[in-house]
Amino acid sequence: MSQGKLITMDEFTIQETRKFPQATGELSALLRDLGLAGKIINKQVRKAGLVDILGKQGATNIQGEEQMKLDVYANETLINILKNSTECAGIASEENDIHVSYEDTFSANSKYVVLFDPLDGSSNIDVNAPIGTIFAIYRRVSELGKPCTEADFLQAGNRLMAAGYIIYGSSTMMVYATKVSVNGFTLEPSIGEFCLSHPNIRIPENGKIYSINQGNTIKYSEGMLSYLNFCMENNKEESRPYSHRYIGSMVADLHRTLIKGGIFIYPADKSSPKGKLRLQYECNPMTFIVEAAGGKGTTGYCNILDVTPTELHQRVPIFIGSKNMVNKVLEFVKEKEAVA
Ligand code: P6P
Repeated sequence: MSQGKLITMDEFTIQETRKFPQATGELSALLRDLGLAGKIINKQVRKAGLVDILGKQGATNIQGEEQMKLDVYANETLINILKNSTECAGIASEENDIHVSYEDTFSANSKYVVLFDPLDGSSNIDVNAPIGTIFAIYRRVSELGKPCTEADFLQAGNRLMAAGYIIYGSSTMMVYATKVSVNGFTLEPSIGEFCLSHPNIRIPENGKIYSINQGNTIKYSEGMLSYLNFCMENNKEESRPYSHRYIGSMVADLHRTLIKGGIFIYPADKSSPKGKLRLQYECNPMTFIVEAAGGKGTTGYCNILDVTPTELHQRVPIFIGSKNMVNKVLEFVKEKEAVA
């Protein structure tokens, strides 16, 4: 990155497109559309705390419009922006039971479909903790010129074309991965542009932080308990090799893991035998990003990206982060777990 010159995400994606003569720029255009949606959502997220002053959730604003819950607002924003995109045939969302096919001719001839969690961790809004939008981009498998089908949204993660997230934290950042690299862009509010701030992100092979909701310990398997004991046993030494951090917002916990190294775990437990987090719009996109940065993501029994989806909202256990830490936890989980 040239010293001092800000490179906007648009400039960066155009530069990247030029490296591949066969590239058409369609994926870049779709990423720009997602960046626009992120900026619009960001504007509302930043004043979320003021809703109580401006009017209770569910109240009507000065134009008489129903005050939307933020996650509904984020969902509507993404659906509308992508409907007007020239590159998206349809979407699937954590907020919608089934996929949405855009019916206009232009969209029916578009190459890509997008899955997203519009506002992950939204329960953290009222405590001002970081939240995020997660997205996954696939090339459609259905016939061009016709509406997209459910099969377009049930592709394994190893068929992803790109994936990313927007984190609404102390700053607003968009991080996205293609098969080539992972890059992070920080929103510069004075010009309203995402600017390259984290070029070619690589996750450290090792880390010191393990991130898991230890409140669920009583429900964990023997293998998981052994791993947690391993982490805590090691802390008896002066070196304190492990620290525990858990924000309770997947995008925030994984962004820290990506930048600093570490491991994030949401395992299966007695009350959630398939885990809690959703394969298609949480675990697959985040694993695509982490693996593109040199890390690893697994269900405990196979790579997350190799899971063949059977339903749009299915859940999987997830162990994701620094490669050496994920391999270490597998010594415990594989060793002690009955095959799920
Ligand atoms: P728990 C937020 O509700 C979320 O979907 C993820 O963002 C987060 O990692 C997880 O659930 C937190 O779940 O059970 O620890 O509150």
